[in-house]
Amino acid sequence: MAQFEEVSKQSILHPKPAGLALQYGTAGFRSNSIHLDHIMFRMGLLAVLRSKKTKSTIGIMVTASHNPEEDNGVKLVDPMGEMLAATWESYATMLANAEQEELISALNEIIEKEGIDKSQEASVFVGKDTRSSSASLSQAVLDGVHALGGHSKDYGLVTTPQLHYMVCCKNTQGKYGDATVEGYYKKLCQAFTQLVGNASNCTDDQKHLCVDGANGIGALKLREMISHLNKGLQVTIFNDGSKGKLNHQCGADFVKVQQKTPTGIQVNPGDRCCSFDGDADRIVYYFADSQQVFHLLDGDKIATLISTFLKELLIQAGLNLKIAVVQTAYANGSSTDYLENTMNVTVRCTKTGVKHLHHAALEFDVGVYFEANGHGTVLFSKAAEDKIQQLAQDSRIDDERKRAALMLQSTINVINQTVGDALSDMLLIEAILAIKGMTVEQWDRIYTDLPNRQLKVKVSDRRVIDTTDAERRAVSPAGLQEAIDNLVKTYRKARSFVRPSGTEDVVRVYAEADTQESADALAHEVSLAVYRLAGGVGEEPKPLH
Ligand code: 16G
Ligand code: MG
Repeated sequence: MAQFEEVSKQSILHPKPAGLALQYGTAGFRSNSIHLDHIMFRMGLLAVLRSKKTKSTIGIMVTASHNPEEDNGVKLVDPMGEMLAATWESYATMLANAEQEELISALNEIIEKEGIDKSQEASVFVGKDTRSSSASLSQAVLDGVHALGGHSKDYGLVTTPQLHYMVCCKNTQGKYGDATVEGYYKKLCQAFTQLVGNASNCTDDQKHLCVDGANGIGALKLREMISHLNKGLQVTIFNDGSKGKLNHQCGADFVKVQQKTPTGIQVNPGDRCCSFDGDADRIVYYFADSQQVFHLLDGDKIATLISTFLKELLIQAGLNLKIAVVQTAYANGSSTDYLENTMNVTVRCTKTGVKHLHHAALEFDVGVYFEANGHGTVLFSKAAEDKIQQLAQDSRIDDERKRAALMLQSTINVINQTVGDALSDMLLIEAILAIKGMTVEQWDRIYTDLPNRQLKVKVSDRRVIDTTDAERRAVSPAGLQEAIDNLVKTYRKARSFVRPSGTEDVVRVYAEADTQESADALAHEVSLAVYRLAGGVGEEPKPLH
């Protein structure tokens, strides 16, 4: 086949280093950028096949999110803007690891297994983050797409959620919005402006927000978006990439894991601040109180704020829709307790990774999902959207119901339902705070987080750890769960679990307890149990204090 000749010819320009094996993990491929050229080319090929199979446009994003600047990565976006289907993740791994001379047969295998019609047209949207390696790597993706005869549209520098959005817009024939960056800003900002129209007497001070852009794409795109905001929000951007290094001591992951203010940002007591990660699909908020004590408002606090707001609106609108919050094992115990017992909201726990949360959230009329790390969004079922739409147009209802219905409608439009989106989440959070006249301190006081600690343990093969019950219990190696249970019993309000990371070669340990000292001690003791029972390598974990 002529196309395969082109693939063979081009693939020589993107050679695979013999023996190198990488895996399509939780968030696609991630590695040092020097290993990725052949992977990019091949993901271009795979996206063409996926596009032919689904008869839809497929997205490819070149980014390594919060990883250091030297790394890069790639992930595919499915037709409705969601993560690539799991069966295709294994094709991705197979294709990536085929030796040079096996490439064509690997392609043929996928074509046969999936019954792909080779004559079907293919279309692929490509985006990239600001890493210096992203330019040549996204070119390798485009080379792959073209080698297999696919059409491409290169969006250049965009956030990951913007690319997801474009794919969804395209495949819904514009129903979800215009598949342009300009269209994205217009839709979100218009909805935001409508929402904050419901806030009374907002002072300029209350409108002010400090944003840490992680020296990445989020900072650039936020700057573009601000010009559409009509002064509804006043933003000062720090870590905008003009001097600092991407994700270096800044960004959402740094702030969440280190539980401290990023470098490069000036935080005065009471200032409302947030951090994006390197591809702007995560956001966390924080502030320093009058004693200069740092307070973090993570994905759990965001989920609480948003779900409370939505539940109140549903009640005011008189709509009987089922709302739920989806979390992972990392959700702070206080947040789960507050949601279940004070808010009376259904809470679900899934495995770590956006696709698992997204999937669970689809089961409800209104599914709010957030990982504690700040990745999350809200999904509205088609039925829920229709009911809200109808009510908003109903001329017979009273003013309160009408106002609630219109606010729900604007919320649907401000939210990026394809995936967690720092820009979109930020607008929704800012609107909610403005409407409720709530300060960041008041938001923080809704419930008090249990002190917690996350640690990593190096082991020779992290696959020896197998978990169940949404990663909350370890089933192997033998004795590990029992050891954890016994340790947890010795602390108050304690909980701990371990899981193999999907993005790094480590085992992650989480512990929470009534005091920071206890959480730290428990995390250390559990780390030791992992080290001893799961084949720890290097030095034994040391106590934190
Ligand atoms: C990836 C996931 C994120 C998850 C994290 C866990 C996506 C798009 N991102 O960043 O949801 O929380 O991995 O990393 O799925 P870990 O397995 O190394 O703890
Ligand atoms: Mg990210």
